[in-house]
Amino acid sequence: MSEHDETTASNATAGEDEATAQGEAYRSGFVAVVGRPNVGKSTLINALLGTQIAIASSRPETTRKAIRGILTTPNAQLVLVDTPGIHRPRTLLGQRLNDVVDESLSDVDEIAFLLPADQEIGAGDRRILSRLRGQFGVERDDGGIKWKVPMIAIVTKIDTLGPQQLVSKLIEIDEFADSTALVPVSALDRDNLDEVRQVLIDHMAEGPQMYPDDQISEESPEDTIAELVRGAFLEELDDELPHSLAVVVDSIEYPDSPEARLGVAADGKAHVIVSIYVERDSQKPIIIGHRAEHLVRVRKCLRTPVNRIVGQKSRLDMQVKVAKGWQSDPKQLEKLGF
Ligand SMILES: Nc1nc2c(ncn2[C@@H]2O[C@H](COP(=O)(O)OP(=O)(O)OP(=O)(O)O)[C@@H](O)[C@H]2O)c(=O)[nH]1
Ligand SMILES: [Mg+2]
Repeated sequence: MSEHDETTASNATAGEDEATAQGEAYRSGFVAVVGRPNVGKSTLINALLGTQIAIASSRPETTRKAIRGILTTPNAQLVLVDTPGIHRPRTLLGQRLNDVVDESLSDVDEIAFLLPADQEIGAGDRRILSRLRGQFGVERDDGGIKWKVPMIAIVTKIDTLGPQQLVSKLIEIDEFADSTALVPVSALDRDNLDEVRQVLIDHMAEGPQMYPDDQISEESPEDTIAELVRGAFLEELDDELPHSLAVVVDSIEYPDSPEARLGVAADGKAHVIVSIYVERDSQKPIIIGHRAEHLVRVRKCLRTPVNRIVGQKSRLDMQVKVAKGWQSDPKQLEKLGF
């Protein structure tokens, strides 16, 4: 691009921004972010929002709830719904996770279908696509597909490929997904995030602002803290155990509450009462750690975020409990919020 072209290009962008700010319609709605486990859904949502609301980790099945992150710009408000990775369920929990995805897709204005650049298109992706087609696609005469809601294919983790490989990958995914639009991104390198944001906004229907400018999540303080605690243990424990964990915030007791007057919270701090459930007795000591080292470290690393969420100095009271085989027990799952 010559120097002259560059000037023209940047002027054009400035002109466009002005037009949008002056009179273009406001856009808003729900975006379901779907894809196989571990493709980078939660990481991308956190990157788009610029703050951590969803937990992300290298383990599949990290996300268990449809966490909603709210992205507000001068012209649009997108509610990004983080979903558990869609997979073939092996436990009742797995089935419930898929149900969460069904629910998120039942009332949605736009779909972001994530496919990772560092893996081949697989059976999982084909299953997800055929489900999206079944629910949102109409066959065109030419054999192609017309989407009833915009379906944006997002190719994640592009930092893992060289330029040449990336081009073939994009062509391959473009042919596979037949989406409304295709956009590559690396959430890790913050590469092309603005484009992702813009493509999602451009395809969103017109609608009013739904949440205040500064609201970034739709979760209750209890649910947000429970997710943070689970995320901290995912970091802290490096084996398969975290999959057996469920975390519930039973209550948040403020210093001026009746319980506090009875002496429960006499230290002036809010007490956040947390239950951590494991599946077997033998897992309890592993969670707690030698001389409670895991509990101590988790409490320490969550002090600041928990204070911020509760709105004052707080203390995490964590108790490790056993809920035998909860992942396959309907009653227990219900109790644990699934
Ligand atoms: N190289 C690279 N790795 C990434 C990128 N985005 C996410 N990851 C990694 O991919 C792994 C999975 O990320 P998550 O965001 O938890 O994936 P997810 O799709 O939400 O996973 P589930 O909730 O289990 O379905 C983590 O180890 C991330 O660090 C990226 O842009 N580049
Ligand atoms: Mg996730």
